Amino acid sequence: MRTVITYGTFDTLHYGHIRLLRRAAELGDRLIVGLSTDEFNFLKGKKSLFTYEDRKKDIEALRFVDLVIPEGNWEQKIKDVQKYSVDIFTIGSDWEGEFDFLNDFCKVVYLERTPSISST
Ligand code: C2G
Repeated sequence: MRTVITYGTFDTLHYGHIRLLRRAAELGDRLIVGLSTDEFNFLKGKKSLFTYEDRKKDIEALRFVDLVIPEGNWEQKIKDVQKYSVDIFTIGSDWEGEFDFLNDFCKVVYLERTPSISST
């Protein structure tokens, strides 16, 4: 069982997010999504239109998402990787290099970001 994890706000879910999540799911057998809480969004300087609960429902509706967990801070990724025996961490290429420290714990894959759309 190869477990993949990714993180994000996924506000006003759009095809850029869905394409990222679909490709993330294709990297393994189980996809976990660390969904930024409203409080963490504030820390990220992001205002999301939809609440954590609403964004969680949208993400959980995607057939290829197996589990949604809250992302409340920048520091939880290593613990999450260990807790869920994650094999692959993946995220969009706009984060290229930012999470290379996770290479000590799992494979790190940056997926091409979809151009010309963003929630803002
Ligand atoms: N994304 C994408 N194409 C877009 C927009 C977003 O591929 N047009 C990807 C991003 O690269 C990210 C994911 O979709 O992998 C979620 O994007 P955001 O909701 O903007 O997440 P972000 O604020 O980047 O949060 O700890 C990591 C952070 O929580 C990431």
